[in-house]
Formats: sequence, structure tokens, C-alpha cells
Amino acid sequence: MKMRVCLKPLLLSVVLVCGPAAVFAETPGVPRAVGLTVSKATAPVLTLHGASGDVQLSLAELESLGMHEVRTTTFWPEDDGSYAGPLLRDVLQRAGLDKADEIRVRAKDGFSQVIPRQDWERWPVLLATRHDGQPMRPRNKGPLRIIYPRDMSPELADSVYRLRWVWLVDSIEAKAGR
Ligand SMILES: Nc1nc2c(c(=O)[nH]1)N[C@H]1C(S)=C(S)[C@@H](COP(=O)(O)O)O[C@H]1N2
Ligand SMILES: [Mo]
Repeated sequence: MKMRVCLKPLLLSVVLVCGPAAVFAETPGVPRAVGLTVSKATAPVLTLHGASGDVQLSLAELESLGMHEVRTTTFWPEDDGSYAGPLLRDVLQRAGLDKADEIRVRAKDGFSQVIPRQDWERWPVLLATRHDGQPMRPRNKGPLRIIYPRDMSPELADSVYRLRWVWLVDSIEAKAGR
């Protein structure tokens, strides 16, 4: 008897507390804004070739643009996990590149790939600075890596996107010519 009386308010509070929590819980695969402690590293790691000159950014500056975190699959099973970094659109905006039709993302190993504006406008693409909470070293494809929110849409599993997951990112420019 006593049990039944006590259980009701208990169950009610479980519903009240956990119900809204479930509603506001992160949607799997969708990057969410997170308040991580920003890196203190002030050495330049990225050059943006903007319309009004070059902008060099450090990890401290990049992470200050607003960290977003996503747990995602990748095209490389060993790379699956949690990634965090500023949104690509916010990085581009820093040099007025967000209005470019296309950008070319260049990597330290000489690889480069063109990314169309539709991608950063439509998807919360990250320029990741962290993998599983840690800064990335060159040997694990850092310090900067393009991460698409692959699990947000089956479209993103298409092989055209695989090419755009540039790692060892070094510089970004508006794409000119071919
Ligand atoms: N920095 C860098 N990023 C890169 C590449 C590269 O060689 N260097 N290869 C690209 C290409 S062509 C594809 S298909 C994938 C590489 O996938 P793979 O290593 O499984 O071939 O990542 C892309 N990102
Ligand atoms: Mo490739």
C-alpha cells in the first residue's frame, strides 16, 4: 500500500524530468553547439585567401568561432567517432569566402578539392579541430579536417562527398577558373 502511494509522485517526476530531456537531447548525427574550452595555440594553422587579402587563423581563433560537435560515421570505419570544430560556413565568413560559388580546399600533402557553396549552406559541415575531444596531429589527419555530417542524410554517403572530406587542411580560396 505504502509503495503505491510513493511510486506515483516518483513516476511523475521521472516523466517531468526525463521527458523534456529527451526532447532536447542531441539528434544523432547532427552537429550541436558546445561550450568546449578553446585552444590556447596561437600559431597560424590556416590561410584563407579572401577577396580583401589573406587571413591567417590559429587554432585559438578557429575554435573561438564557435565549437560544434558531432558523433558520426565516416567513409573510414577506424575514423568514426566524435568530431568538434567551427562550422565551415563560419570559417569562410571570416574572410568573406562564404559567398563564393565554390571554394578550393588545399591540404598539406598537395591534395585539393572543390566544395560548392550549397554544401556549407545546406549542411553543418565542420572544419574539425578535435577528434574524440583531442586536438588532431598530422598522423591522424589533423590539425584541421573537413567533416560532413554524414549521418544526417543518405545523400552524404555518395562517393562525391568522400572526395570532399579533405584532411591536413592548409588553405582555402575562392575557386577561380578550372
Ligand atoms: N589531405 C588529403 N585529403 C584527402 C585525400 C588525400 O589524398 N589527402 N584523398 C581524398 C580522396 S580522393 C578520397 S576518395 C578520400 C580518400 O579516401 P581513401 O584514403 O579511402 O582512398 O579522401 C579525400 N581526402
Ligand atoms: Mo579518391
